[in-house]
Amino acid sequence: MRINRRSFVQGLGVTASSALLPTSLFAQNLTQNELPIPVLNGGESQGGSQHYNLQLQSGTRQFLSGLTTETLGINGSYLGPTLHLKNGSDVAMSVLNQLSEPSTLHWHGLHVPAKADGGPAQIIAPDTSWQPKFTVNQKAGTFWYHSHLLNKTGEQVYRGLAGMIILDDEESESLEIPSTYGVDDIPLIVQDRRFNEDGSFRYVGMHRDVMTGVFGDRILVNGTTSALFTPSTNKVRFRILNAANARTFNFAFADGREFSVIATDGGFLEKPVALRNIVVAAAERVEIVVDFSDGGPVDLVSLPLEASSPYSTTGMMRNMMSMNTETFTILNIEPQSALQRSSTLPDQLTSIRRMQAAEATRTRRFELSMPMGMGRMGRGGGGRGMGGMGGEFLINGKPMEMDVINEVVPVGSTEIWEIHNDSMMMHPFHIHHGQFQILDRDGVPPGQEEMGFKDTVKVGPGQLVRFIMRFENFSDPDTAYMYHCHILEHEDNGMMGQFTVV
Ligand SMILES: [Cu+2]
Repeated sequence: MRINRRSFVQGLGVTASSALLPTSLFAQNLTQNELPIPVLNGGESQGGSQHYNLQLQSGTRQFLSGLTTETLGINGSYLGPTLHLKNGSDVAMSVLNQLSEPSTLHWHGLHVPAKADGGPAQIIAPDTSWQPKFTVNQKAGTFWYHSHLLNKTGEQVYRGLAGMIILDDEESESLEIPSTYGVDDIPLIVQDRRFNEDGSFRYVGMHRDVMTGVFGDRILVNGTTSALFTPSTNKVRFRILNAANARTFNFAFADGREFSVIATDGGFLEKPVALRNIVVAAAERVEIVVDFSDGGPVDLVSLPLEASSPYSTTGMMRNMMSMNTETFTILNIEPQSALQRSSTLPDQLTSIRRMQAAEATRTRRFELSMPMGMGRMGRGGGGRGMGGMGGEFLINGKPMEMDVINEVVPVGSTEIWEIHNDSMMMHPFHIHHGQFQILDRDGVPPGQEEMGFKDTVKVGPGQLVRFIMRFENFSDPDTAYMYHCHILEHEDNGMMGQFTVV
């Protein structure tokens, strides 16, 4: 570990330009930890397919100096390896559950058969293994995997059951972009956590934790607090995964420098999009390329969500979300003294055929509501999964029920799904099975950075978001896919539904 000179300087008030003021709600260490890079696991080639061996295990970590935290992980004590998949390859996963509790492992964003999806129905009992097989059949991108156990997803992800997936195809391998894993192609799994005084994770403790989702006062990147990255190249590609349970990040660099967004959830944008900040909700991914040629240190930060943001919590709930009202540091960055030159970005990254609304044969509507939502007061009974603290989080007036299939979608069809948010806070809506394109929010097409394929979409308070999606290749009348809010405490308390593709 190294002494963080900049934090000392800031503490003395010499510079107040960025990040953490002394009054910050965020705890800050005075030491920095080198950013760890998760092991890249490309599987083993056997009999024509790639075999991946994953073990869910419990362990301990020292996130805070001198304190031990009990954790969960995959092939390690916290989080898991980065799984490297190639388009077209046959994948055989083997997931051995060495925990003392059941779990599942869901491949978030992957287009796979329902039985291989790892949703709440594909329970892996302790001391058993789950062996789904699928053929990778989609464009290159950054995906992830995580526990999806009914009513327990939030807790198991909080304790560490998550990891990144990098999918490559011929196109991604031929592009002249930073793509050396761990050198100029850097995974950033961003999470917030809070701890008890004994070092243990402090998960849901009160009603508010369920209402807003659980927020933490410590930022972990790849499982490490106060992470420091020292680039060795002038351009770096960050694969940013918001793996927080609830928090929305508004990523930017402390000096306001521009960066290029090259990919979102389902893969590359057609062209790089230059931005100075980007709002990323829980479960969303963005790939950005940033230039460090000037050699100076700069922090990756999260800016406040302004009250005027369409994703800001409204009404009386806004007070409960005070932790999204300040700037805080995500990653300290100090470029090395001599930087290798990496490629310049191409003008064109891929081509995307925009689906037209007229291609859809059916429109379905989904109403998201929560106990304090407008017009839904007093509807719910007791809580679900959280011992009565939650109240009812509903989609179309119904909470998740394992034995109810809410929607049946014909295989090969194209549909528009309208998601209406009837509450005071933003919900990131996620659908399994495939990738969609956002048509519009309240009738307005999204910005260029949301014109690529997506599997999770921000639906602000009161908003109506429409997306279009093809449901193809896999049909199974007996096994459902999920759609749900990706604020995990909302999902665990009912804001989830099931659909089959038949
Ligand atoms: Cu939600």
